[in-house]
Amino acid sequence: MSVVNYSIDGDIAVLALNNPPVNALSAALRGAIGEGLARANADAAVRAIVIVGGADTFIAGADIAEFGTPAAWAAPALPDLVLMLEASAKPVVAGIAGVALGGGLEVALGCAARVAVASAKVGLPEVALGLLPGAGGTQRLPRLIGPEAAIEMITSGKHIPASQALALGVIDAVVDRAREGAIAHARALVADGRKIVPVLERTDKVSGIDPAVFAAARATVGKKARGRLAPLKIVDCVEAACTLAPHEGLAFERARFAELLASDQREALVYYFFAEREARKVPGLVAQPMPVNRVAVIGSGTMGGGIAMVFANAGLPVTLVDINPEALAKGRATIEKNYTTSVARGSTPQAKADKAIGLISGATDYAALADVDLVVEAVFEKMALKKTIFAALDHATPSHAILATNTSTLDIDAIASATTRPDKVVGTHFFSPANVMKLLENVRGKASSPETIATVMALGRALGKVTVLAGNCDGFIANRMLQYYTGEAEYLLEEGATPEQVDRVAEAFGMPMGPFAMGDLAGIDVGVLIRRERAAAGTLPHGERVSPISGRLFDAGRLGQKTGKGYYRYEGRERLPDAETMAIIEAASREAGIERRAIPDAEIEERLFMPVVNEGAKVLEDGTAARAGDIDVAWVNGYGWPAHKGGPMWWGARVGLAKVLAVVERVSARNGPRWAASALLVRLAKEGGGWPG
Ligand code: HSC
Repeated sequence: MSVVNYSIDGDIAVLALNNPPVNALSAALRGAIGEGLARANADAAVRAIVIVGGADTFIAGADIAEFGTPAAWAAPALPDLVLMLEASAKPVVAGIAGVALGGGLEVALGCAARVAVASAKVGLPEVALGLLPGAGGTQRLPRLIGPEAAIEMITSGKHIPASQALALGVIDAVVDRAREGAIAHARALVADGRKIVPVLERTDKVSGIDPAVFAAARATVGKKARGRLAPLKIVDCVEAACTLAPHEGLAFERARFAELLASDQREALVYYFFAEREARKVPGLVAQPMPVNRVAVIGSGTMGGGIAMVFANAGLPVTLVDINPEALAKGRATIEKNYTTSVARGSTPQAKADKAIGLISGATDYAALADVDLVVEAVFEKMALKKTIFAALDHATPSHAILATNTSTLDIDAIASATTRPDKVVGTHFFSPANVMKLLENVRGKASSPETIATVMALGRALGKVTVLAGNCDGFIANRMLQYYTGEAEYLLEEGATPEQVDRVAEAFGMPMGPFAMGDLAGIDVGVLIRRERAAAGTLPHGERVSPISGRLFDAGRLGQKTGKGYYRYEGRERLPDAETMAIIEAASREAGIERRAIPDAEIEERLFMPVVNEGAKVLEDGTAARAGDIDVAWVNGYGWPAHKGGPMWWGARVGLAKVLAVVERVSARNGPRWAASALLVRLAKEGGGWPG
């Protein structure tokens, strides 16, 4: 079957693209579009040409899998194909349904006109892959919508709806149906008979632009870039569109694109793109997901309320259950306040907020659970309490219902043992705030059935979450590894670093927040109380070096942002170094007999992240994660690991596993047995390869 179906509708040639799943512009598709264009131009009966894609996708862009292979450059290369469309003697109209992204929108920009159905979306998301639009997008888009709007659209990578695209001038009309609308538009252009000025030759939106526009853009874009190379190069290219002749601008863009294509950042981000998609697939799982139409959340605290919002935002009716009527009322009020804030901020339209609030009902009695398909429990982290709740849920819900727990620390199998349906018990670990954070870590218990796993994996997707599957162990994937990051950060304080230095290094690396700023935000009490409970229960890891610093901050009433002081002192939201914290740190060093020293930033970076990689190797080794990519996906979405550094596992392999091992052996082994090098890491470091799979 051809990747382009060529047909004739009266005097219009229609090129219908058919390159599943997403009409990526592979060498074959580019070639076939080029041939269709030539055929239509050679046919005297054809007066105009229309390009249409599928119902969900016009074109998703260049074929990402071709990057780094000769196929990417096979003639016609994408930039040349766009020039061919623009040079067509007969006008070409793009009829967009679904998404026109990246190279897909660039193809449309090479056409004489673009029409789209109301549900279509267009965008230039290359920035998310560490790239810039390299087929003329940075040169043509500003000529249609002006440099400022173009910079915003290309540096954000946003997919914008057809109505906004029309208002901006990206498309020419919104139509009922892509094919028919494009054909009608093409006929109208022919009938009108006026010469169509190709987008690349238009000048009105790019002439006489004040250079201050670009200086301002560099300042804002540079601040948000957090070490990414592409955003500032995009500004350079849009400026070139306003200052250079069209073909010089294209050459400028092409050179910047080539630089990015060759960069580590692009490689990491393309790796990450595929890892995120791979994470949805559970090796060996063949079961079909069960339909989930009615859900309930148990516990109306911050987590429970946030999870209820996630369901409602996805259009699922949800019952928020709390046996305490006052807590329920408070939880519902918080949810409404959250929606009011996002409406005021402009991030949620009023109608959407109203609809979501309308989908959330409240109940104080488990009788409300009689017709649910799935329940998520989100109460306090106490095993006895969870077991009582699960036993009650087992009675109150229909026998087909899945019982999920949002625990971040407790044993799923122990919770499942309180029910008569352990096959339907599973972990759904949302990150806080649940309605904001992208990650959903599903946790497989030893008895969770394939259907249960398939259902929560599909649910994650339906909820718009990035979903990974973890095995059942202390901390699952993400939190289990995080302990080594926050733990080593405290040891560094004892040895001579300051919270500011450690956070500065972590943030320069690309983390949105250093470990101490993060601790202050989450609340120092959280970790300290869990640790003390475990110490009392005798379940702390054996032989662990214990830093007293966070415990002493807690005892001094320094709980973090919520008390105005923690590792830092806060003035408003500004964090400032604090003498009391330093006195606590220095006392800890003295008591441990450690002579404080100046620790180089490079050492801090290694020690913050390499023990994390080591634990990641253990997570792989014991099957808690199926693939290194799943771990990376969890860290990028759970803790904001910079995706342009792939994820901890990708980064570790890039830095070199032998080097990671050397650091782990030198500095972490002394912290306790669980910090010792992973056998897998030892083996791979010796073999000199990357992670398996
Ligand atoms: C680009 O266009 C560069 C150009 O500006 C310049 C090029 C110049 C070249 C010069 C010479 C070098 N390619 O996400 P889904 C696969 S950069 C290949 O699960 P959804 C995906 O892996 C590109 N494969 O579906 C998955 O495969 P699996 C800019 C692609 O409905 C399957 O399709 N464009 C692909 O949730 C389904 O995908 C973008 O960044 C691609 N471009 O979302 C858009 N896109 O089934 C990237 C998807 O085997 N794509 N696949 O796992 C997306 O954002 C989403 O996939 C969609 C669909 C919104 C299209």
